[in-house]
Amino acid sequence: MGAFGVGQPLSRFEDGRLLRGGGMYVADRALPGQAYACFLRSPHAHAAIEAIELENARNAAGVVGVFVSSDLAADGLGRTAVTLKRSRSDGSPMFWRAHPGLAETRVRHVGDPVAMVVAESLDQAKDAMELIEVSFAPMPAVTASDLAIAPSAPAVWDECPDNVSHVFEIGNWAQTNRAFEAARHVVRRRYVVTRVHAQYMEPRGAIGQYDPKENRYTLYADVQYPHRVRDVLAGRIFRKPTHDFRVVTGDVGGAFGTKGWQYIEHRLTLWASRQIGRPVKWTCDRSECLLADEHGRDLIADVELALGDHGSFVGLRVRTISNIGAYLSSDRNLLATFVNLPTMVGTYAIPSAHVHMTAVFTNQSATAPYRGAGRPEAIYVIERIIDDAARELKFDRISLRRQNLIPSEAMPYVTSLGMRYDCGDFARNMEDVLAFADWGDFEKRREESRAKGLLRGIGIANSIERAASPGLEFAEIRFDTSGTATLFMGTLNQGQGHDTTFRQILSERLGLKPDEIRVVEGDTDTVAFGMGTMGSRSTVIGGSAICAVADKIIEKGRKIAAHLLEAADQDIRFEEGRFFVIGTDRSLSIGEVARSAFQPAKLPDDVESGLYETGTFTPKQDTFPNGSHVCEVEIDPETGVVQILRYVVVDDVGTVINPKTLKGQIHGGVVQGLGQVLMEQVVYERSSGQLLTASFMDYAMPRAQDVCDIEVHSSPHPTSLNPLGAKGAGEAGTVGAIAAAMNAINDALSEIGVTDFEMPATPFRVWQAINQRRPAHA
Ligand code: MCN
Repeated sequence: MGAFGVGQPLSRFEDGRLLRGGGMYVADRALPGQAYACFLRSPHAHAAIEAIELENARNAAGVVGVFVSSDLAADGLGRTAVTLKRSRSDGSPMFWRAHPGLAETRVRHVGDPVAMVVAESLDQAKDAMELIEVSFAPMPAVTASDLAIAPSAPAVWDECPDNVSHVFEIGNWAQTNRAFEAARHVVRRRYVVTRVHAQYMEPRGAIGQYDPKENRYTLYADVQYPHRVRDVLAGRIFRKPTHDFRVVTGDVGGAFGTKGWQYIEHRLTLWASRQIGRPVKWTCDRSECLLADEHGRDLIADVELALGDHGSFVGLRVRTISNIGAYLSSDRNLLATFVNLPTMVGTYAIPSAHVHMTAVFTNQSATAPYRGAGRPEAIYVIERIIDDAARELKFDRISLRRQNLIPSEAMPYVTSLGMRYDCGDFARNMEDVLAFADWGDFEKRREESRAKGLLRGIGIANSIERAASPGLEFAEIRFDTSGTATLFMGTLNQGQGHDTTFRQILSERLGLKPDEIRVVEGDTDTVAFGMGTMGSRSTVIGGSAICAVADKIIEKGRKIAAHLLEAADQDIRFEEGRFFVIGTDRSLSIGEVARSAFQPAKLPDDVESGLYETGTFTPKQDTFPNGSHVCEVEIDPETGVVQILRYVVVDDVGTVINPKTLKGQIHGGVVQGLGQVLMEQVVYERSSGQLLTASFMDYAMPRAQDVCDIEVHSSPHPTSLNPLGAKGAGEAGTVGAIAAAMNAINDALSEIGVTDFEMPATPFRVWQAINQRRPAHA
């Protein structure tokens, strides 16, 4: 490992620029002649649109365009599509409807866009929007998953009267049922995982620019996968050649899974730009975010764990209801509902398991992947039912886990839900985290809290997730005539530190110093290909593509160096940035070789001038980052305030590229989990379907004082599935956090007989739970 190579805890190169305000976000961009767009959004959860009066808005000062769904239809603007094949319980095909861009005859959730106004200034656009008159005929709405499947529930779509889009199942139903029949104990619980919003620092935005001279469309937007956004716009929405579209991201101020490719504002700013002949800019404010964006999680899980005589796990049966909101616009809207169900057996050897998922429509915003995308939910299910089983059957919760963990000797291990865990030492993680967290002395600390009239609890969660799933990624290296290099990546940084991580990987491979490397992401005209950043894949897959392209550079460089050093190719060894003639001290740096590559006279006949290569990587299977989390809390029964006293993580993300940025990722992930547990929640009023949490006054976000210092210890077991030995890490913190924290809170509350407390643990809800039991307690 060189000074800048893999494993070095370097501070992020990009931070100075970003902290000094040097970032370029969508809102910072101003194109010559740009007009401003805003959207009239539905005030109703469900209503028929009877009439829309646009004349006053069209005549308002500064207005250059007012558009509704019929304008889009008249122009043949397309929509996104679901390509997954799923069916309903009766075998009929799944039901899905993509968002039409602007609502047609009905609005289906509060915030559903109805009209687009474009004006010289944003204020003029907003003023004109006020002049649009829409006659809505309100209809009954349904805004909760459990209500959606009730027989009397209003239908979100007339064509889908039971609100069930489809069902999906994994595992062996018959075998699992047999295991349950033979089991000694069965523990049953219902768990609810709330709906949340990513609340990235940069609210979404888009600038669409149509250039009639070149007949080209350029979208500036904060998206996670610029190439795929481009492909969807070209292929599905505008139905034009892909090369007529360009997507540029600039810096992206957080995305967390929900900045996807099917948002309607992307296509509408581009389309409107073509209509009015000027660039069109839309940026959304914090309240509009909650209305316009896809939300995360929102799941009900009915869980059954079957145990044998001495606490061995013999079967797991789970039925989930996943709330997908009002529209199902693309496959990515479903990812969180099914992709991670197979990790519901967690780190445990459970010989038979079956999971059944029902995807239901409601009059709410659509849902999408949100940091973890089903993995935190999966670990929540298994880790909570283990605690509940231990409590109900009077087992020690650590011993119960210990006896059922998959042993490291069993690796590679194929679970009953079909996952192949390639490596890891789950028992080591757990023993280490217990030691770091002083689990053994917890009862003493609990006594101290009791003496102060406080409830203290501790919770553990062993986590595992699928990360960096098979899929292509791309890297390109271009040396210039001075010997410095530009690295073009198909991934897209949203705050993960790619500029630093990728320079470290390239530095490790080619011996270049960080200032000799420039990293470019996020422009489809500049980067040839990319799948983008999600599913904690950039380091594993993008980083491995860097290894592939670096190998090609070394191979070509070897030929050039051999020629210059008058040696045979096979006598050249590349080490730490230099090509050596083996057995001598004669050598050339890679920079010298790169400079020579542009001087044809210095090259052998069979070597083409220049030093540019591309590389790709596709893993054969997912990596399985895993770890153990312990959370310790104290609750004041008088106020219901939960204080996080301690949080310890032992994490195995394989080879650690940068221990410092990794810690940052784990910290951020854990806090995102704690935020959901303690306070965050998207709340719709159940009867009216109104969104009650559309600002930071109502949607509580965790602040530094709400969490504690988070201890992160690495326990790397490098995987052989990629040349780096790395596993994904960007979501790992969140995956274990909601389970560990909720187990801790329930452990604290169990002192007064509450063991079924569900998130969020706001002071009021905790206080209520305590007070419902208080007479008995007293
Ligand atoms: N890393 C490491 N060693 C490893 C793996 C990762 O040192 N073995 C460090 C590297 O610094 C790397 C970072 O962790 O840059 C994240 O790596 P990776 O697991 O490859 O994740 P991605 O870069 O693909 O990021 C995606 C992931 C996801 S899916 C979500 S959601 C998420 C997350 O990253 N969204 C984020 N972290 C986020 N962090 C910020 N600030 N903003 C977001 O929107």
